[in-house]
Amino acid sequence: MNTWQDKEEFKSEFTKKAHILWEKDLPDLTPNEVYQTVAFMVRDLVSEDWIRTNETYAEEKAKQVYYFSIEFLLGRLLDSNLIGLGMEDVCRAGLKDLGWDLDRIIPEERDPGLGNGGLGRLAACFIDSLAALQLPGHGCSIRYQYGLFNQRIIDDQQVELPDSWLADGFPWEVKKVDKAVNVRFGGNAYMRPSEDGGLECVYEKYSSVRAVPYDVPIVGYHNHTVNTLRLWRAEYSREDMYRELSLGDRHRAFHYKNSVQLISRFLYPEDSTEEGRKLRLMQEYFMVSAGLQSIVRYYKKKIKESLYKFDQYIAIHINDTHPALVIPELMRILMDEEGLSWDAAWNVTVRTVAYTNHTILPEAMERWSIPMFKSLLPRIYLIVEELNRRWLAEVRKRFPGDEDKARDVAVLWDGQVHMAHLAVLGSHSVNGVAEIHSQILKDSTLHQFYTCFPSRFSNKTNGVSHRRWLIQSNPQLAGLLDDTIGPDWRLEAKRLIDVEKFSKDPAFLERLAQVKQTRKYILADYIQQKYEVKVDPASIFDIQIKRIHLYKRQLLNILHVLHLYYVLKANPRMQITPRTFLFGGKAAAGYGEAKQTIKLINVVARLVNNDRRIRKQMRVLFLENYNVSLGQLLFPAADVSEQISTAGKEASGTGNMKFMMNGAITLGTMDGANVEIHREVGDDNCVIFGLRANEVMDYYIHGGYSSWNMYSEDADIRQIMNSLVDGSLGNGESFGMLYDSLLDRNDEFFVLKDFKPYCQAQQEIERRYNKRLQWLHSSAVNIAHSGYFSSDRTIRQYASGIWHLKPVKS
Ligand code: 7GP
Repeated sequence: MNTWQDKEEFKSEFTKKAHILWEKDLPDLTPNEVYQTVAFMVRDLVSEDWIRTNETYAEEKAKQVYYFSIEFLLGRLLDSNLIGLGMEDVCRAGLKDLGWDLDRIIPEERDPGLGNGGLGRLAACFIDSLAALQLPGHGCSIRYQYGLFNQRIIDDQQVELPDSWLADGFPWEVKKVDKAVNVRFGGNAYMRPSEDGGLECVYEKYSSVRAVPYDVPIVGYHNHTVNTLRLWRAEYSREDMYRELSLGDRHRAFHYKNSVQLISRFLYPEDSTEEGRKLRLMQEYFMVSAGLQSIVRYYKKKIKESLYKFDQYIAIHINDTHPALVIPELMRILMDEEGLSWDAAWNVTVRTVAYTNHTILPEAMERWSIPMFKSLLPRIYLIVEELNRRWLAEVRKRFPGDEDKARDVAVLWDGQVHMAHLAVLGSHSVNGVAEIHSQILKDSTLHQFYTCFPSRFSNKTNGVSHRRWLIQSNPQLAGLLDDTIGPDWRLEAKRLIDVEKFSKDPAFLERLAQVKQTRKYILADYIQQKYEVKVDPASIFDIQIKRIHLYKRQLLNILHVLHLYYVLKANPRMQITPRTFLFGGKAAAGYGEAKQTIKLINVVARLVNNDRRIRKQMRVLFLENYNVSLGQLLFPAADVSEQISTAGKEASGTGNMKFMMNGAITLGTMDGANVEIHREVGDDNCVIFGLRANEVMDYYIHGGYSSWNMYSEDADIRQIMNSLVDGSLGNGESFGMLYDSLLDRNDEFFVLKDFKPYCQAQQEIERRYNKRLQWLHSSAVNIAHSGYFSSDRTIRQYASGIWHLKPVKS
């Protein structure tokens, strides 16, 4: 059985399953038990296809890609799996007969928060697309016991609470005890002459950690393909404990047990800043070593080809540098365990591995201190040292006397291991995630590497799964699209372009307006229930949702809100088109300016919302705990998509694409994928403002920008800046850290420089919104052109350009 024929079959299966699971009568089930029952039923449906998919890959010896990522921000799986299986309607009808509403059951699932932000969510869209396109590809990551923290706002400030997402169990995972492997840390490694006259490595006195895989099915879209996301959990065994005792004392054994348990306990709450902790390095090696060992074991058992041909059957992709240790780890396995020479192992490794960079922020570039790296991973360090030695010798031979070049491409330099350099050196492909970002990698961040290996570099502009972000999040819009252009776009997002023909059709635009209105009502209801705040669905919904970061400039947004408030206060008769400004996003726990930005948003929100006159014209709200599920409520309801990062800083952005797909108009800088959105829809259908990336770069290099001058020359800027520190925002609140970053530290992200252009762009938004038909036309054009930003397009480009994969029917 891999479908329910009709709702009757669903109901009888449900009744059986519920009895087995809960030993209760149906009316006594809690909503969460109903959720779990359905989830287990879905897993039963999937299991046959899951087994068959794997068998087919093995029988056909199909080339497979393994996508290694320290984060997978999956979001809820029940709804997406039901949609993938085409079982949503049957399930809904069956549950209804039994007295439950599927829409009330779905929120019972906790979001698996195994990611921080863009990088983790991209990984989830990618495995979704792999399965939808019937491409043999799997995810590899860690089964963190605690996901990214839950965010509460208390007294206007972010408070971080643990996210124990596994507390009620996770029905989607299957523990595979028989597939456990051991990962080794610490001890001593050295080379000694071997019997065949070469060198061999001795690795001794290490500690061994058991890595146990938990597999999660990744369900294709109406196609019977079920790929795998393999999540590793660290465990210690009794034998390991005895071994530790034999190597040292009780203390060593005790310490060992604790550190093992820590490995898969927490997801690091970092996005674009790097904490540099030993535990993080342990996590990275743990994931990489466990993942690779299981791939090599599979290769030997099922593919049974020579290891020299490894790259013909296996592609390994590293999502940023966190998994870059796959490079020395694959070398280790090929040499120490399989007996390949250095050169042979290196060739296989480079041909197998490909790397994507996700940020150029210097603080996010991973570097490890050599002493720490060496003591934790002695064997891996020897390999890194050797590959660095060989590489620098080659560079110095090719570019004699050019020590600057050597520094810019060295893996080991200044007492540190440079993970991005390791990643580029050990991969056959390096890509950025939007055109402008890939260009910056070639021109500056990795310029010296680019001169060494120009053909390695390419661009793969990000995309998002239109299944989750349109079909699942916005069924109202999906239905309208079916009625208008037929359902082909569901399988092939490019077909959304057919909407363009209707973008001037008043009847279609009227229905589009109704859909948006419905979605705004749904969001307004949620806000009413959760916050007891009334927002007006007739107002412009202007939304900025993403991690909180200075470069993303939530500060620019809220300073404009504050400015608008002052303008309305000073001009009591002034009328604006009513606005609802919504914010959401988490700040890294140790990031002071980001946390103060959240507080500022909440303080300004209170000021505005408590003013009886002003609040008729504008409302401001910070929504707690932004995550995938909340995103699914917000993207469909937006009129305006805030994409206002400092040009050159946002590698791509993917929220911009989700908004566009749901018909919002981008208000943005020429940064990341905004550049391509702008190219797709043109000036008439998005609003672009602010410094361009080259202007930003010029200021950094040649100077010439003074935020003090902005302050002293512009009364509006002075007013908002002063209010940050003079206590006028209520309760005498002061925002010294933000004030300092804007004035004393000369406004690294050009917030004040772009302030006036942003205010004008906001006025332009209002002007356009008031030309109703034209606005709706723009909305339609955005939807029509969003097909390009489906991750299916992106994954096809990876599959043909980097991985050389072909679809396999299962
Ligand atoms: C993000 C980038 O900031 C964002 O612009 C991009 O769209 C996304 O990756 C997907 O490519 N980066 C991260 O989330 C991140 O953690 C640090 O970067 C390595």
